[in-house]
Amino acid sequence: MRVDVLTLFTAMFDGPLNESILKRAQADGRLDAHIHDIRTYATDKHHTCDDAPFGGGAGMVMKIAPLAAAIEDISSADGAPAHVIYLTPDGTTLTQAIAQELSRKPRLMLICGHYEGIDERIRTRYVHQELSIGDYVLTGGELAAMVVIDAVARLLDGVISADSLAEESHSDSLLEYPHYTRPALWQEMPVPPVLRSGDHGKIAVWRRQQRLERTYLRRPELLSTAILDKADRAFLRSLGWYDSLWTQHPPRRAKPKAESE
Ligand code: 6GU
Repeated sequence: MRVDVLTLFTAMFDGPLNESILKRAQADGRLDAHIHDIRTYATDKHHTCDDAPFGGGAGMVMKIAPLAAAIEDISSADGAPAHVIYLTPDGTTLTQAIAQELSRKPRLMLICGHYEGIDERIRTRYVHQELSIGDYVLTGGELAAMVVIDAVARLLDGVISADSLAEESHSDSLLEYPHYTRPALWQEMPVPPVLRSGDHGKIAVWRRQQRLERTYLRRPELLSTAILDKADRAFLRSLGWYDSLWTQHPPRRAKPKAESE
């Protein structure tokens, strides 16, 4: 996958792209990341990229011309047209399902805004999708772009093992089971005995129940999209959960009142 990032702060990407899994994904040719400085597309002497907002108010807005020139230049450069994403706190919140969709695209372009954001007409003309990474405000889109790159790159074929992807949090709307490694006893805290029993059937049941319990206690809303079998439901009910018709199906309409009432 090719990823082009448009930013005023290229150096912010140096660390995340040059360590660990993202570094290896690039070395292996699975991720082809290009970080572009929007400022180099500004044509005036001072390479101005921001301007005062029409209508007044606080802060500055990123100018159209340098951004438009960068987008047109880079999105037409070799190969498939890019899926263009603008990182903004008013975008759709990134989810694992969105990361999965994006991982199937051949090419992404990530536009990072700063100041109060970019001119609305750039969004109208060029942007296919607007993404946020959560309900809090960052100083700019760069950290969000790195989050998108990381979440997507690890899903590309061969970047990490299929086994690791299979049972992880959010892949099937359930949180992960807890992990343990040696020593078996640490500060009077033993590893759950079932994990040392050698009984793989029992271990699988225990792990499934841990996932269900954690999800129920921490993120109960996720259970409405999880695929649950009879045993899962019985276990959850033993914890106090009930699978109400209200969350599983559209609410039923009340019976119409009898004529006489
Ligand atoms: Cl994408 N940008 C900014 N500036 N703040 C954010 C965000 C994006 N997502 C969450 N907060």
